[in-house]
Amino acid sequence: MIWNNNKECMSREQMRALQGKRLHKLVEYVYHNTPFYRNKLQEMNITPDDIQTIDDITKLPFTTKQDLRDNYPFGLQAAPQSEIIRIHASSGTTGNPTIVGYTRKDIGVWSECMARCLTSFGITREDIVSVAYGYGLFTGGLGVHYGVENLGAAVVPASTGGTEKHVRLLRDLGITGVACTPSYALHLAETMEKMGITKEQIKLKVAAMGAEPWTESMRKEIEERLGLKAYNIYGLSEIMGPCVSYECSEQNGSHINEDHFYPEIIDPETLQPLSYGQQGELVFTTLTKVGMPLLRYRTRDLTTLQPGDSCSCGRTSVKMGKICGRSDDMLIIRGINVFPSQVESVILSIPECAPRFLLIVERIDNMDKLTVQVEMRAEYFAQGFDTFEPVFKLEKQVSEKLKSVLSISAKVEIKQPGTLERSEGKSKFVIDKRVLK
Ligand code: DLL
Repeated sequence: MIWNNNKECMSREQMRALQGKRLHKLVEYVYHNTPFYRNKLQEMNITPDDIQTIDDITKLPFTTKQDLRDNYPFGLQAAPQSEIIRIHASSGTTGNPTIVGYTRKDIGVWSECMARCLTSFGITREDIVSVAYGYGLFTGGLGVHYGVENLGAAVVPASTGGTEKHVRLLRDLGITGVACTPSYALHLAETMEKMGITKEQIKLKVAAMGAEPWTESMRKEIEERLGLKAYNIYGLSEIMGPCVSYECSEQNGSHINEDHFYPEIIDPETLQPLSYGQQGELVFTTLTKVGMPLLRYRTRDLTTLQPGDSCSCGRTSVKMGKICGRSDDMLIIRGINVFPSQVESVILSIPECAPRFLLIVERIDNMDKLTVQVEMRAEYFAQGFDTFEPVFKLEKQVSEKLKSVLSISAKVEIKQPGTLERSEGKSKFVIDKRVLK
């Protein structure tokens, strides 16, 4: 089933013409409403009239997370504050998060694109869908929520945590669709098994899974243990949230809502565009966004693009492959983005801590666990900090501060001075023990 035949099944010529028209309008809009872009375009001697077709996109500058950080919080917002009706935030590379404001029109586009995704997964008005992405500043919960409502299915805003309660709701309400991270889906399966509830006792038929990388063998396991079909959904806050791309019945690549989000793949080193099939960094331009439109935003996600117009589902939009890595050091832990630099900024702000730390990420019972080992400064250690009480207090202080900056809990281990491994070259800050099979 297809939600919007007109847009999802457009001929390639029509799509490219629409994208060109929208790009011209977008450049005109940011030129007049975002000083950041006006300055950049003027520096490059580009006026909106230079952008007439979608191929002209390569003339435009890139935008990076650093640009968002430098213009924190609202510097890249194009719409006046009175037009903004929702604000989300995602992890910045240090203390400040990345702020994204949406106008009513943006929320409408988001809900439209989400309805396209859910329809592609086979969800209809007859379904009951529980959303087990976090509700709050993270775009997962509310993003999917509005899409389910727009489609006309019933939404159960379960959010994360409370897994046993969620399992009972699945069984008692006859919930047919669930939206969550793939690792949470496995955790759900495990909890169900512990509670003695079998997949025959629940009615789940579809899972909408994203926010973190996952593999074919995880898909198989989730489908098997929960008795459903699991589909990929991809997105990022800076561009919109969940809804940027979605799998179809082929479960092989995700169609991009490219009438709204124009994709490119570039070489992350040379920044030159790459062609279909070549792996590189994914870049998006928000063709219709009003609140905080972005030109050529570098996602740092590594993948490939493929033509989608011969897909058996009937959609014609370009498909992206699985995310197979990042061109920066961002980690995704329990669906939350974490930069080692955020941890560093917390540690540097606590005088007792030496600027030496190690992040250890593990997956235990399908749940990600983060341990942060930090060295205490020698002078504090010498001042009687070698006893249990002050160390425990310091661990608590670091852990509370980390929680407030990262939005996830971490186990903190304070180490004696000089005990974390030193390396000759670049220090190794992260040990990621998770193996995605
Ligand atoms: O994770 C939005 C989202 C919510 C997508 C729910 C899907 C479902 P951010 O917190 O800004 O937004 O994180 C965006 O997460 O750049 C990818 O690295 C990663 N990511 C998102 N979806 C997928 C996916 C949301 N399906 C970052 N597969 C992105 C792999 C994903 N990685």
